[in-house]
Amino acid sequence: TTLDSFPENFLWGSASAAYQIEGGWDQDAKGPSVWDSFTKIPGKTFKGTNGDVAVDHYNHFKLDVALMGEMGLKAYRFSIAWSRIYPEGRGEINEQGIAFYNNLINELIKHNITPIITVYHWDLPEALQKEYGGWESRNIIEDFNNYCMTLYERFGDRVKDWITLNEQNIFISHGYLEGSHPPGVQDKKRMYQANHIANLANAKAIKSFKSYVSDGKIGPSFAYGPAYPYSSHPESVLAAENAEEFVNHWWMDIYCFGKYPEAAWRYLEERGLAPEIKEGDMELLAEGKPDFMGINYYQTGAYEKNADGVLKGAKENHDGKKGNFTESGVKGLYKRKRNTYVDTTNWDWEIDPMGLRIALRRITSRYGLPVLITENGLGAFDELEKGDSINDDYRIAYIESHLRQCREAITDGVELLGYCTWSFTDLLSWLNGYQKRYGFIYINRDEDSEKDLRRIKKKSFYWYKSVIENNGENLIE
Ligand code: GCO
Repeated sequence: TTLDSFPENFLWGSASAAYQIEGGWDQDAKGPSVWDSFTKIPGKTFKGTNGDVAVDHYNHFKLDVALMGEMGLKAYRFSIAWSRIYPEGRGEINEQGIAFYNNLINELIKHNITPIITVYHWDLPEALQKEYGGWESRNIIEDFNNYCMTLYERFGDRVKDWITLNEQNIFISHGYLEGSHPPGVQDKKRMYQANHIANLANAKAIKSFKSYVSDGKIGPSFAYGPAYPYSSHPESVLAAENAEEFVNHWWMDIYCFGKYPEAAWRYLEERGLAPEIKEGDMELLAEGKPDFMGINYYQTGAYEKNADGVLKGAKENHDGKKGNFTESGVKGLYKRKRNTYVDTTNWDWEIDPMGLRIALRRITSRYGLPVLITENGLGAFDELEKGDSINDDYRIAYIESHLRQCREAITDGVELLGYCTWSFTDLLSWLNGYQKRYGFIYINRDEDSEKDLRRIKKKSFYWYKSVIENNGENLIE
């Protein structure tokens, strides 16, 4: 079959995360999150940037939503800051936090924009980290579920599309193995254990969802980068299989099948790294299955056999210079190599539009679930030119090339629910400050000064607006 256009009700969207845009870090009784404290530790982020003010969306949300309305956006994915709802992670609900998100949701609906809520985009209430070690304690399963149920109850009447954990693979691996995210731990065993607990929390929250929002859909958002063999040498192909198993299946199978993939499990068990499974865990995991798979797609990875027994992963630099691949992960099975067939961004992320089609097809054939692209976009240096214009043709080219591959994937039979660009406005990059810009809307601020936080439409704003108007039919062949 051939298909020349996107489906009728395709969700043309854009996305953000609370910590990266909101600011107002202690406004209206919000409690501190682990990111509020982590970014204050010297040397953790580029020029010591933090989200205290960010792009002050908390105080500009009406303006930002009006811009979305002007663009004709069909969907907007945003995250809720847990510590606005429960400043201490649990206990008394902070009604001021609820009010903020109610206002945001109502404003979106007023502009005919479908709200998509991400329940957790990394900003764990600091109180829970201090009290019991956050994701390393089983206590979090109950607290997370309670927080989620509050959100379902308060917002589920109007919001039907939900994301549980954003990029569990990233916040767990960066938080417990690389140590570049809070809580800054570098310990494989602890990583696998924290990950198992996050899986249980995810499953339980999905299970609860059905009784609150019976007409809604829920799923995780996974940072999916398909693994390629570096060459067609069988050693290289095997290395890619191993990488696919550890980098992707390890995390996604458990969501969809309720079990860990066999080869990886054996490998970890042999080395004493497999997580501790308690009675009832596997039952819960089997019960909390998602309705769709959300993916954040940025890049693929090419893998080679690993003679020196050290796994290499990509690590980005803070300053936008080309980085080197550094060690991380499980030893001995594969190493990541630079794919010489694709270009890279200023932050050394490989640009591979066709990889998105491959990703969508792999998910469809392995999991048989509809897919929502919850993030895709280009982080770049933008230049504010005279007359307040930003000619980000490179961003247009990036998004357009990925959208063309989405259309191909739909033609291949992928059930694609929508496509959210990352991001709507420029925002704080967790580790890279404000110079790494992703938005359709330029925010006039940088690391050194908040300036006036003026919102300026980039060239890509008008381009995406016309794509939405034409339901993607005007994409150049
Ligand atoms: C960054 C990253 C983020 C992520 C997003 C993941 O530079 O900080 O690109 O913006 O893409 O938060 O969900």
